[in-house]
Amino acid sequence: MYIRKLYTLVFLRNDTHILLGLKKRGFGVNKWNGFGGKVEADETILDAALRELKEECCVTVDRDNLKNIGHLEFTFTGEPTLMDVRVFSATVFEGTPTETDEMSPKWFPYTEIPFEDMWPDDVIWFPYMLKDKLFFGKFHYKGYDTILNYNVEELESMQKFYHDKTK
Ligand code: 8OG
Repeated sequence: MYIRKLYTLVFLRNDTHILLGLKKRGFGVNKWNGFGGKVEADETILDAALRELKEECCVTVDRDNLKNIGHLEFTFTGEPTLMDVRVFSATVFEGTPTETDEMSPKWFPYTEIPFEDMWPDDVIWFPYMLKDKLFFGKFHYKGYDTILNYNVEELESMQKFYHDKTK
């Protein structure tokens, strides 16, 4: 059995572009990614997603405009932790994405997403997000560069993943 740890991951999008941040420190340093981090013990997943987005790029989103679009699970050979990542998307937000100590934000056209400088799994599940499909993906890594096996499926709704902490 794994020790499950909850994380959030938020993407701001419009019809043509997606906002990514270049991670400046810690886990995933020098990779482009959405905005997010660990869910603290005393907060809901949604609150964590809104807090991390604000902390990392100074943008606020009304909670009704934050849509849960995906669920990712990451395990790593020899490690007891399962990273349980809840993925969100928003098209309505307030503020200008601004560089912080953690992230340097930049808008990318959908046709120019820098997958070579992102987590190797992203190229596999981003197409679901970009086609507005809900998804659930599991990835098992050896180290942080090699995916040993994975599965991604389209979901009809995110309902089954909404447990106690998400309301
Ligand atoms: O608090 P910290 O910055 O370490 O949180 C990690 C963030 O990275 C969190 O938003 C979840 C996200 N994340 C992973 N693994 C992967 C991955 O393989 N792909 C993407 N796109 N994001 C990931 O932890």
